[in-house]
Amino acid sequence: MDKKLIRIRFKDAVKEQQFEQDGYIVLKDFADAETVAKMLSIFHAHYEPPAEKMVCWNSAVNVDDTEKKHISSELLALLTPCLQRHIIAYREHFAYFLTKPAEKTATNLAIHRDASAVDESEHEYLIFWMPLVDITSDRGYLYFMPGSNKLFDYQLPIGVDWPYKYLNDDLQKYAVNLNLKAGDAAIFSGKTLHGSFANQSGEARPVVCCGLVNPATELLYYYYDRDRNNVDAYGVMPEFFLQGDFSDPADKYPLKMSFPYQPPRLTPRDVSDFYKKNWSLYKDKYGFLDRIKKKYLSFV
Ligand SMILES: O=C(O)CCC(=O)C(=O)O
Repeated sequence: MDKKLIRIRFKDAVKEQQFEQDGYIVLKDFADAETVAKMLSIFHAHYEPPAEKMVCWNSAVNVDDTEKKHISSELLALLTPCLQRHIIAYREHFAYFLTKPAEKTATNLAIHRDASAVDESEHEYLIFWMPLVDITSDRGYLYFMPGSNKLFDYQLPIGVDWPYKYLNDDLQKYAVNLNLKAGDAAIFSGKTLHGSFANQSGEARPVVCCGLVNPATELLYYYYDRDRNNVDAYGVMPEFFLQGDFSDPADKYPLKMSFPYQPPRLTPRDVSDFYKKNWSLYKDKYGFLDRIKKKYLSFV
């Protein structure tokens, strides 16, 4: 039996069970057309197409401090009633636009997990992701690897290369694309492997994101000390992640954890054994509808 982590809980028992199993859920029609239109107009008021190649333009990084806080509070005011409909109790992190710029700078975002932001032995950090335009194949589907949060659970500091790049081609075979319309949302564990295809539509592909934690969860900044090959995790306030200073935080925040950075070696065999063992849980996601996928999952 998996340990129950402290995280937000969904009001709908079916969604709860799906999240427990897959490490992500989809909430169709999360926001109505009027809310999406308001968010789009905030987006257009702040977005400047980047001059240089950029995988994702992020309002929490690519606009100045006052503007990013303003964007966050405007988005949260619109998101709050929708989030309250689905989630029992939560503390939102901050909200931001994540945008795949238009074609000339388009690129895919390879499969990865997000950096740790809580003590993952006890807590789970969830991410809210909602497109403001329909996601079609030319706009770059977001995809997930169901259940991968249970396999790739090594705590990942900010600013290190994804340590499992050598597995990318293998992992990609397990990806399930999400077919989302504007206003549909996905909520996923930061540990669930995900990525997205290039936006080749010639237009920006804006998405609204925010972090969601249980009110009892403390946020941590996982700092990677390259010289010591060590991770030091510091207790921080949510605002920390909007302030843009990710230099050595020693002496500024309380140290909560310290450990050598040694992600365990995983092989394609470990991944295929995981699905083999849990096939009864995941078979509906693969195989039946997609014969190609069945070919890849050699144990089926
Ligand atoms: O917005 C996207 O296409 C992907 C976002 C993502 O993978 C991330 O924020 O880690």
